Amino acid sequence: MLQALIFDVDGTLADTEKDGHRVAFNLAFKEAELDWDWTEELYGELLAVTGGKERMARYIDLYLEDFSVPGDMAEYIAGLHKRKTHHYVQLMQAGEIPLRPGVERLLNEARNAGLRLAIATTTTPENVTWLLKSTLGAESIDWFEVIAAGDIVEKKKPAPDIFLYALEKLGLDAKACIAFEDSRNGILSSDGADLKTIVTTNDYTLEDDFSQAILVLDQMGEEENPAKVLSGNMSSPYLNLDTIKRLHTEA
Ligand code: XBP
Ligand code: MG
Repeated sequence: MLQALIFDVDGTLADTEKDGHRVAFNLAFKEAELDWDWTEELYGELLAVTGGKERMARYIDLYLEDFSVPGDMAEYIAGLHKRKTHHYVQLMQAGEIPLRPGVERLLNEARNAGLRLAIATTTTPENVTWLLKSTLGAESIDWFEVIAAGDIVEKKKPAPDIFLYALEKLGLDAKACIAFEDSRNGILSSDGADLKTIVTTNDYTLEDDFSQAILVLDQMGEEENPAKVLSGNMSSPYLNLDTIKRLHTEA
């Protein structure tokens, strides 16, 4: 029987990458007097690497052969990332990024039905709590029994570790859960943990390979803003719990 839903955050609960994380990275670069400019297009490429610190390290490797710092590079990147998180949290506090269509409705439906909720994300824990606070209110943090995030595991997505960690904390077998993802790295991670996965795509992930997904939609959707089915079957105009339960049983 279906017992829990495990959600990715960035790109799934909210479209945070282009107008949130990317903007915060650029603010941190400017503040550090670096002339790095992560355009929307470049950021799309850099999303191949999950984790903000790892993404900056890859950028330096790929594009800044001669870049050096007086001390340790990993420490420098960690310092820059702290400032990035500061700017990101400020964007969240300003309420700049809404939840994606249908997310709040589905969370409420699941809670009313007594399903357990968890989060498995690569981003920094405080980014998650501020997104939840600014969109659903502070009490929503407690809706999630487990918030598995950031450096809590050594290997970030596409490794399955963060989903395995969430399952262990829930004390559930993967078979009792459904995961929600938006990206190739995300579904590699959830599928690697043996979780059946529903995907909602976004502009950065539309072309990704989601062949492992049990359903691929352009969004969860609402009655007045229906979801487009990209692969799989859904008879309702938007993703609801009946569909999720049916897919869970069939898959
Ligand atoms: C999200 C990430 C994160 C964010 C940035 O991936 O890869 O690195 O882009 O957040 P997913 P941090 O949605 O698959 O969890 O800078 O805090 O890492
Ligand atoms: Mg994601």
